[in-house]
Amino acid sequence: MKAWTGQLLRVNLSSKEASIESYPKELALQFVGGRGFAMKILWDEVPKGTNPLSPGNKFIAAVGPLSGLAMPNVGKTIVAAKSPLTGGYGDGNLGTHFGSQLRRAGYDLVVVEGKADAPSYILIEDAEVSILDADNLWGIGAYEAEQKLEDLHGKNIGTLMIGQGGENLVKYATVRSMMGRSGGRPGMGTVMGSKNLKALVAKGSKSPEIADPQAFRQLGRDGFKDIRDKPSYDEWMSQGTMLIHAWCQEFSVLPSYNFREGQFEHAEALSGDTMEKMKEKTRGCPSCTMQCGHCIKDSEGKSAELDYENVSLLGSNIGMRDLREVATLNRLADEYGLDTISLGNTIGFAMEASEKGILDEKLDWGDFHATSQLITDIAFRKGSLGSDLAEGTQHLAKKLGKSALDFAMQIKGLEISGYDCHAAPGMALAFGVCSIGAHHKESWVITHEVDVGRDTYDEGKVDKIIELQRIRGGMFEQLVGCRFPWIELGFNLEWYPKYFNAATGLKWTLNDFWNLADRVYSLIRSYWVREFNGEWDRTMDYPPQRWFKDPLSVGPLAGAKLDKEGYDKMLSWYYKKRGWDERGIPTKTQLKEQQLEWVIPELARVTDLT
Ligand code: PTT
Ligand code: SF4
Repeated sequence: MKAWTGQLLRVNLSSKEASIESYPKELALQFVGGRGFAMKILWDEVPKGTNPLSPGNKFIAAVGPLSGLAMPNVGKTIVAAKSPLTGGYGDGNLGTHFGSQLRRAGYDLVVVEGKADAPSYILIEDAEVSILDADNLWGIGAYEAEQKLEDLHGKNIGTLMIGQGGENLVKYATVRSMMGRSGGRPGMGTVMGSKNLKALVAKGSKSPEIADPQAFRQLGRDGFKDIRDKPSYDEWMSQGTMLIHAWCQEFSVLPSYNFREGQFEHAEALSGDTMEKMKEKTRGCPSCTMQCGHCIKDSEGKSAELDYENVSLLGSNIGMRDLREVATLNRLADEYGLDTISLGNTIGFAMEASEKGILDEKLDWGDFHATSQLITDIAFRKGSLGSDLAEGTQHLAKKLGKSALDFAMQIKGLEISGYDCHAAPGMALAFGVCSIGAHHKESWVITHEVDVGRDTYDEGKVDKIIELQRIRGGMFEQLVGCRFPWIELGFNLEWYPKYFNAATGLKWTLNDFWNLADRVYSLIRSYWVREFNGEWDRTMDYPPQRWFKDPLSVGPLAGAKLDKEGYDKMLSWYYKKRGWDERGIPTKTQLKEQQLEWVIPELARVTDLT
């Protein structure tokens, strides 16, 4: 096998043992890498019903056959585990040198199991694997920890680490790297914390062997040039993901006041144009010429990175109106290793609950000082409010009871990212059926929907959602590359089979990637059903009641809300097209067609299969 190393590294923190395993060729051919590898291992190795915070859960970092090669935007790594926030499959795709160093050390993935008896970190240097004392790293933030690791092990290392949020088991703690990248929204950092694992460090000395190095080199050069020559390249470099902020305000999808509204009266102060004027530098992932992390000085004069999601959730969604203050909240989240999307949602929910008088504590929209203190309380689980908010929106809503779940902006336990869907049924469905809970990463159908008409509930939108899932939730998560060259600049998708074939010697087409994506979608869905012990029905794929019940009250779309019947109709089309039944559970026929027949016995133990 070319391009894949064919090896997996397993580290057991309880027994303090590490082993190198060759994995079967079929794993590579049937799952390719990243998300596919992670899901297969979780299905096989983490028994049904495992507590995500117990030693039985596994933390997986996985790359793909292109990771670390000389081509655009493949400096990413998938981090995955059973999610402590949702109870289902969880993962994230973050920029880091860890993946390329792991490959250079000779592995396509590392599986961490058990629990260390004291704070530890894992050092991987080719075949040498050590579990080291992390006493002087525990209790400090992600930036400082990374600096200390670089001081100890040199600059040319790849690291994955957690901040204090992960140590204190905040349910939406992320994995951090490169002083700015953050991934694994559904608590992948929490799983590391539950294992007493502060960091993983990799350093390798060999390059992965590929089938046609000469052709690959040329393709690599051509790809970088193609990206830099794109007409929209300069515009992208000016604001990155913040370009979408003004669009979201214009089209009433900018989450404001806990997704009560889609427009914000102070949007201009938080816009991409405002950010551009304040910008001091850009940062980004390895092997990328599109550096999308834009940094400004925050309200304390420290450098902080901004992306659209951070600015929408920690900005308009909680009533903040000063970009430097938003940057401070963002920097705190980065330091503590908390997901900004879940954090901004949870705080927004608490502010609304306080306003409605169903939360005892007083929390005002836009109160910067109270919010920054609250973020610290969450990271350290200080006080009952800090501790409750550390559990996430769904938990707090259930605790408050009454109709609180109606305005808890989450699906399957994962908080919704920055697109209000009062008038966007397709995007609402995309959130509803995303495989890790409400994330925009798989099917960002909102711009298409605005183009084709927002008030329709039609089959075409469902087709588009599946098309985008195959690309974004499928190919890019299996190959473990960044999707931005394609989605933001129009880098042609046909490049990817070319890279893949030159590296592996195979002859895949895009269609092969779509089939693979569909297989992984069915497997992930089967995993959720298994973990929920068959107590699964279509309501798991419903968005919060707010979008059906409370119409927007400001802007040109005032009065807009979703139609429940229309949503259900689209959900049924989605299931049918995926080969799943009316509950959203894969049918036996579909599982067999997708070479997932081995899933059937275990799934049949928890539910009737059709
Ligand atoms: C992603 C999610 C996003 S999605 C953002 S901003 W975005 C938030 N960023 C956070 C942050 O920063 N700090 C923090 N403490 N929490 C944060 N939470 C939020 O996390 C990210 C980029 C972005 S920026 C996006 S859209 C794209 N996502 C990709 C993806 O999912 N897959 C893929 N193949 N390519 C992608 N390219 C882009 O990567 P999660 P990153 Mg992240 C400061 O991983 O778990 O999906 O969370 O990984 O390296 O930071 O890249 O407007
Ligand atoms: Fe990383 Fe942004 Fe480059 Fe993608 S575009 S590889 S997220 S820096």
